[in-house]
Amino acid sequence: MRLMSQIPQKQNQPPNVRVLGRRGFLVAGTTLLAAGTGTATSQPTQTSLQPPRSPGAPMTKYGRPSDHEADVVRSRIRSKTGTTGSGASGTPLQHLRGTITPSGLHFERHHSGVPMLAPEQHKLVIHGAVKQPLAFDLDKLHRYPMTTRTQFLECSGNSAALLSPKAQDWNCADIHGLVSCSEWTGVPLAYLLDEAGIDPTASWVIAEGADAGRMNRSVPLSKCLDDAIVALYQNGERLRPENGYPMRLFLPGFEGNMSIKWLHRLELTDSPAMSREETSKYTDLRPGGRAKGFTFDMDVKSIITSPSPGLNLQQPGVYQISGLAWSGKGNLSRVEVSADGGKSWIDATFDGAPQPLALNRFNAAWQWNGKPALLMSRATDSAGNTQPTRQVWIKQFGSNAFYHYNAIQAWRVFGDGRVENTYAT
Ligand SMILES: Nc1nc2c(c(=O)[nH]1)N[C@H]1C(S)=C(S)[C@@H](COP(=O)(O)O)O[C@H]1N2
Ligand SMILES: [Mo]
Repeated sequence: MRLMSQIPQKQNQPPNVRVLGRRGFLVAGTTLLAAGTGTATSQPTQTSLQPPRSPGAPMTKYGRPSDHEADVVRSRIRSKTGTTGSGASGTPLQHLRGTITPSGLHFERHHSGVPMLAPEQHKLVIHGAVKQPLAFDLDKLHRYPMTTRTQFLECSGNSAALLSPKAQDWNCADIHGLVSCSEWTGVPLAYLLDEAGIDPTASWVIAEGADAGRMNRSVPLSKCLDDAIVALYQNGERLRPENGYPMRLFLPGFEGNMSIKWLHRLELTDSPAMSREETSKYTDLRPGGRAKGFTFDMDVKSIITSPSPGLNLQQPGVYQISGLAWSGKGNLSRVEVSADGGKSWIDATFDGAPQPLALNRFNAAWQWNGKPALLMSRATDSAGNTQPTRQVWIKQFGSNAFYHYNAIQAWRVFGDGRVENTYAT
């Protein structure tokens, strides 16, 4: 197989490792299609479609996906034994294109289930080291200016399955589904804190949710005054219950755990709470037994969503390698793709200009010759961080580590077109 580049490939490159760029795809695609080995195998001589002549279904109050898309659902829904609500579910990344996660497919991570909160009774209280404590109901919040941004949310436990000693036979959503991207709309937290009047002693804000466990995290005041929002809308409609209805804290680029859902309390303090979620959990255990706490922004990362397990290749020919890349440390500068397990790389093309703190779609055309291949992607962000190999990551952080895994991942393509999760580098 070949990865096709926008720049002419060196002729001495082995023929089975080339990726085709967009231009290469067009050129090679035309030739190959004509030869009958491209993306289509036969040209229908007449249409077999018979559009119905009778009127179709009526209008609906709230639309939903086609019945034919019934398999596109959240993956690996799992709860802690003995509970219903403490667990997670993943976004079916391999079935989506573009960059927005439909709200009903946003991944979920709940520590004590989804509380059903009545919006008219819900209040956000700001207290502690402030001049005057304030309470905000939804009506009051709607009188403030709001801001809208498309940004990702990733659980820092995402992709941790790749730390298991043996590569699991899992699909893209099972491994990487704890990341999603939405258009979030809400009130900049800075406005609300400013109104409460920040006491000079304050340097942290302890955010607490109204779920049964009252999950809480300490957030640096600087982040709250920078780009934190109290989010009320997700993709244009009110937040879904599972994503924090009626309001959540949203901290762009930070580990998902800190974006407290069902937000009902913000306490300004001079020190962090050292809560369960920032001591026993969501800390990074290092080889020597010491743990690193307060890792805020998520690292640079990329994943190939197609081809991927379950989306097996039907016959040799031209395919699009398509994936998502993001960084919590700024924007992306580059995504490279390899079809030979990292021996050679080629730049993928972004779908439009990369957006900071968002999921970005990348593509590279690839001509598969029917032989085994190893597909990998490697992202670099605007701060100069590049994804390490798995071996380098484990060497650096040790085998006790679990959170914040961002190494390069590989999909193995077999001669019969099957795609499987594997460890390559
Ligand atoms: N109140 C509250 N906030 C919470 C959680 C929770 O269990 N309770 N889970 C956190 C974790 S670990 C993550 S990764 C994100 C997940 O957000 P989502 O369910 O909207 O995807 O919410 C965070 N905020
Ligand atoms: Mo999380």
